[in-house]
Amino acid sequence: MPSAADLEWWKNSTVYQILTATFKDSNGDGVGDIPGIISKLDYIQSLGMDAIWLCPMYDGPQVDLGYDVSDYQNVYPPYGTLTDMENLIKECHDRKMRIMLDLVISHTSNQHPWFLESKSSKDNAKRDWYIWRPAKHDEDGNRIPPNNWKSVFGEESAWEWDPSTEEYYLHFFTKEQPDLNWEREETRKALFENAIVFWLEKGVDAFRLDAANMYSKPEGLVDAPVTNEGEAYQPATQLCCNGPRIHEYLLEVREVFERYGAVSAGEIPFTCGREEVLPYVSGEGKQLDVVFQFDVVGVGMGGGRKYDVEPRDWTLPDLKSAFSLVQDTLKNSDAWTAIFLESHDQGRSISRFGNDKPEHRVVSGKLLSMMLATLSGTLFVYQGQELGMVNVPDDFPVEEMEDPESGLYYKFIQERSGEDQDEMARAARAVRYLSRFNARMPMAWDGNAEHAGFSSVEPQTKLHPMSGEINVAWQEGDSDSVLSFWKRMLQLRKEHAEVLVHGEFVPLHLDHPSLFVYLKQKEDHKVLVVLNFSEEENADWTDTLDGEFDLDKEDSELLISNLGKDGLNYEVLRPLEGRVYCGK
Ligand code: ISL
Repeated sequence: MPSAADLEWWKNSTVYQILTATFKDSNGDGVGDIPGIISKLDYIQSLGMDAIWLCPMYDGPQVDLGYDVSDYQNVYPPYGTLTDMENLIKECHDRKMRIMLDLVISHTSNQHPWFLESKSSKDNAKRDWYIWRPAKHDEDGNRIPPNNWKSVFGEESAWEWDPSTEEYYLHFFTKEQPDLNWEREETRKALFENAIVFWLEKGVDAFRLDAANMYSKPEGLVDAPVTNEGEAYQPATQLCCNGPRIHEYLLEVREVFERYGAVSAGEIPFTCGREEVLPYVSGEGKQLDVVFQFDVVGVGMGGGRKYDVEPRDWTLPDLKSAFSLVQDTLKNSDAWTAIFLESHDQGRSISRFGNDKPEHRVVSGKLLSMMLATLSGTLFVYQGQELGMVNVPDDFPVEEMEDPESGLYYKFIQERSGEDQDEMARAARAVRYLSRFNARMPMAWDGNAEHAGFSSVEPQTKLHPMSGEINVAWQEGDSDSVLSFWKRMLQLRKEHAEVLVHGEFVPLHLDHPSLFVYLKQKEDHKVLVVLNFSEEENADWTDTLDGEFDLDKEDSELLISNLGKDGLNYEVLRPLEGRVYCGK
């Protein structure tokens, strides 16, 4: 009989997210690959990781870094072969690690044979596998798309005209990523067999469901409300996420997963608050084991447009409320959530939420690791996060930041402003701050090796300019490094899993402008976490306790400080200091 902990392995696990393209190149072609991942599994395990999540490694044109799949059952050749994947699954299991793949089934690539067939004629048997609609016409008789939806990336319509069959198809993301028509049962069945069963048969333990809340489109494909006055196309995310049949579809997906005891972690952007989140992940009819909520990573992003911001335009109370909201998902429910600050879709967390000044970078990376490792849910760590990697520097050429999302935004500002210097500079700041490219640069394995040990040749994606300073080899040999600290925090998380992974989160003084203070509690076990986000000392932090934590001043109660115990003054928190105390 497997133990309860084994059955719910994903709860206590920390999952390491890997982007194959930029993780480790084993065959000297400048692109990361599956054998490269295998060669680093021991490293990943040495950090304290229990599982890996692999971003899409399927074959596809890579218009959106693999989130455009043209063959679910084959590997993108530069990454390797099916045999390499079988080896990877085996090598993970040999180490008692689990493996999670990315499941991209809201859309396919426009090069997928299904779409090519669908596009070939109006009466093709697969025409309805995608979402096709006739044109509309404006007052002057000009052809216009079927509705006003804007694509998630860029400013253009979410509809693309196909001149050969004279209809539009829907693509929520780039025009190379047509949305599948989930209304058709035959399509769903084919998807499940092709994309899910095939891999579960190979022994994959879990899937991360890409855009898991977007499969069901609103009835009648009605216009989105006008939020950007005067613009032709309007954001349709609110309409297209959490659509009318989404839970029904996800239940069907779950049925397939259950046949194999596989775990599902679903990405649910634009889904806010308990009422919207809980139906996915709790109760009898729950469909997902874990949800990725976006409240936290959304802090500091523009409301209308993600990049319409100045860097760091957020306050600590904003970040704390977002975390509270996510932690509240677990309160009085059987729901489960993901804890994460980074992914392939986010800028680096130290630059966004910590402090990336040279004198604060390391300590701030440790502070964020303390925060993440003490919150409830499944913890996800993205490649390079364990090194305290930061965003590109201020002089990094924006034109070189390959990301369809930030690239289209920059182009839009360029055109709208007529290349106005101030506007372009503002957009460049925002792109360097939030672009997904920040997370997509090669892993720095060794500062002394050529190409930072990522590859024996010039990498296809430029190395981060700080790879010489921030890399695995240096940090592994340094007990004060961010990497060594992550190891300690993950160890601590394991030792105190009941309270750190499963405990109730009780925030104290949510409105405090520079301290994040909270309790984690489970039965009579209590832990206090105090995080000073400021560059200043704080001498009155104990006032925030409100008698909620019985702290005697003995050193023995202190589990860890990111500045070490030397020079620790109980009363005074040092700049960017974090501490974890264990209660009685
Ligand atoms: O990244 C976002 C905003 O910057 C999200 O809105 C993101 O677009 C959304 O979470 C869906 O993301 C997923 O599907 C996309 C792909 O580009 C992302 O990399 C993936 O994580 C389309 O497949």
